[in-house]
Amino acid sequence: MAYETILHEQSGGVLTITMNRPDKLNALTDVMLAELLDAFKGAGQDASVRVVVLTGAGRGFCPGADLSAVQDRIAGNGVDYGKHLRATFNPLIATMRSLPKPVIAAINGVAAGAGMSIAMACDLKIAAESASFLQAFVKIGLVPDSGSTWMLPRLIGTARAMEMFLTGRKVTAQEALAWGLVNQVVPDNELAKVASEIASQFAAAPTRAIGYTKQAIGYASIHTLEEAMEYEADMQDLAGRTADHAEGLRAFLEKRAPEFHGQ
Ligand code: T3D
Repeated sequence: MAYETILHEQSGGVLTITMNRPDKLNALTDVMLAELLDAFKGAGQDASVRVVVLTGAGRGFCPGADLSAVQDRIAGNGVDYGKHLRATFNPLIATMRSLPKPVIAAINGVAAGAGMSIAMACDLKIAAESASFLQAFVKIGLVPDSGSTWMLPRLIGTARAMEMFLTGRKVTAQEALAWGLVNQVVPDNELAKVASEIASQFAAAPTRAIGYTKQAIGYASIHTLEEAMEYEADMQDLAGRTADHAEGLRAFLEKRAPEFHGQ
């Protein structure tokens, strides 16, 4: 698929996906949603991709749905939010969350509405100092969507999530760090470098074990302790059969750094 609204660049095991409508802060059109879904699905299937970095072009990360396109769509078809979310945003978030490799958000600017959901769906969130976060839905009379109601309370607790949901207040990068919404805040001009350094580490990591870890954490979040331990045992069986595990054990015993190949 040739992409119009995202950039898709692979260097070694690192795939960088850039949302690329900078004049609209990278607001999500149907084309961009389809392209992001295609790119993430492709990353999941391509063994040469060991880590994905997601960022935005220009001064925004992503301000959610393109509201001009939404207006045009509902003027033509009537309100179809439920159907539209199920066909576009929901599969994207689900695909990102279940991707069997790490996804790093390099949050270069404002992340609002479903754009904040996309940031939250990433496994590691590195924010530039000038980044900000808002649950913009209430400002336009909508409810939080694209997984926000599930992800945000789990990340920052119900009280803070409720404040963001009900007020639509813009939260700074430093607040987001203090609340556990992001992992790290870096100077704006260091974001790309820091994200690239972390991505390089993941590109040399035991990818399959990381995929199983993500799967186990997703499972544990909605099951009992006993069920989670059962599932961990299954995942450990799978990880234990990987070449990377054998290499990790050998490297430890030989007192050298392991060389993982993601297999
Ligand atoms: O089924 C469905 O599709 C429903 C799905 C819903 C999911 C959602 O995400 S709903 C929530 C949608 N997002 C919003 O409500 C946020 C709207 N944007 C803003 O509140 C502000 O733009 C920001 C707080 C994000 C940033 O403010 P600021 O002052 O830094 O920038 P700006 O001047 O407002 O925006 C710059 C440009 O981007 C501007 O365009 P212009 O006037 O220069 O041509 C602005 O219109 C455009 N832009 C920003 N956000 C959107 C957008 N254009 C379309 N859609 C946007 N969401």
